[in-house]
Amino acid sequence: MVGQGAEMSLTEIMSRFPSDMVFGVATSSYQIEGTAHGGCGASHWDSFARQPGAITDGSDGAAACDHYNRYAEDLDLVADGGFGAYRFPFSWPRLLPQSDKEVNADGLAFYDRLLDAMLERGLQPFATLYHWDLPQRHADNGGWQNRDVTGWFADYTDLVIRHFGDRLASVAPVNEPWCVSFLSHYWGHHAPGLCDLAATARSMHHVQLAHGRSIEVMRGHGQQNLGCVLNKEFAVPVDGSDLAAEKTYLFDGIYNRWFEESTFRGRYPEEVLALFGEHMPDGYEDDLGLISAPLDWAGSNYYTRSVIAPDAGEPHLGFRCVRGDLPKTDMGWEIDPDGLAFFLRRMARDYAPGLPLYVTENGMANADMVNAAGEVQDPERVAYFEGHLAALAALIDEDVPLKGYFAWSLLDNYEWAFGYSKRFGIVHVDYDSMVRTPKQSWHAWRAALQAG
Ligand code: GCO
Repeated sequence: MVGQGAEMSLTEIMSRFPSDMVFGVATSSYQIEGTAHGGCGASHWDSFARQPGAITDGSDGAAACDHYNRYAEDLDLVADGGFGAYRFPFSWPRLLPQSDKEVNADGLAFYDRLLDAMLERGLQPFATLYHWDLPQRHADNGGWQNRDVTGWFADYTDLVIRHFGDRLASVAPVNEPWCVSFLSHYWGHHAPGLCDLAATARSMHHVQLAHGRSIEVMRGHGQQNLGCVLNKEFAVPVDGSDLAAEKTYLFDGIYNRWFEESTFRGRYPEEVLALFGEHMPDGYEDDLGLISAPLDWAGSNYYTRSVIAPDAGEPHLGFRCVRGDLPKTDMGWEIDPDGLAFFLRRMARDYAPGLPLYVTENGMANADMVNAAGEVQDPERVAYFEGHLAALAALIDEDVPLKGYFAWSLLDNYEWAFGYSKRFGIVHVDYDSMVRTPKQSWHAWRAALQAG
């Protein structure tokens, strides 16, 4: 079964998971909070969004979903949907808008309210420390290219854990290090929008070292249940040629194994080190022990696959990503649930045998609209969840230690370079009125979770 909804309903599929499996929804600060409120400082996403052509609709995260003011209503939607956990990030520029020394009291108070509201509703807070909103002052000092970012991040970690640590069910330092580094420094699709191999090599190492230093700080505080959130993309060669196979292996190395190998085995893939060559920071080998310190769980974010086509005109990689013929989402992303199962099997077998595994994000964009009856029908999204959960249910029978699943996302939100033009939510947001309308997919989750 590839690319289609499963034959069983969400409710039937859910009955195949153990009763202690965690089901939650995920969101992110810049995408929903609204930076215009509460003294949030500037981040490199604000400056990137101002670059002509960077964002499809020219928008930024100033308004977003106004979650800063509507968080209680939003958490009601999580709890009423039957979910038991909420995955969210702290915003670095909201907590430390001006300098690394002056804490924003309104920022602390916001996350105090948010965490208390989660706990009141019986929602487990799954926290992330960084979901891409790097303070602009750090971007001005070289951002992820500057090794000092790892120290700035360690200090910020210390602040968050001292203040909020006792209320967190789990913590991961960095959301999707591949996006922080490669997507943003080689393909330039995200802030800071660079296309530079040297910047890429440095950021690919520094984001991993930042993870390691943050884990070290949290262990020092005795913080429990620490993990990582790596995004994964399945790769298939465009044809049966040796060159396509070699380039597919390189893509997997850059996208997936760079982060899996360093986090769990303390090494980087040879073929990617060869690509970066002299651009790797001096002495990077000495950091790999810290980067691979033991974790308590491993998270995977998964959306789609890529088809890899050799391209002699591409100066460094020698390939480009093309789309295959599977059904696609509104992002143009192919729907391939088997790819998600592949990564969880590989993690359980090769990288972290026995370690609890979580799917920390999975979902799709769809061109959803509120109909005349005031409803939002999104059968495509229901089928997407059914297909991916069916692939995961099969893993339970193989004893893969899958402990939880988070749907992306609770709300339609600011989809980065696509602005507000792509809708990933199980709850529709009208960006003029900020009215929330639970979609058919929210109702399907609710029915399935209530039955379980
Ligand atoms: C991610 C992201 C989200 C995106 C989602 C869809 O971690 O990739 O957390 O911010 O909105 O992936 O592109």
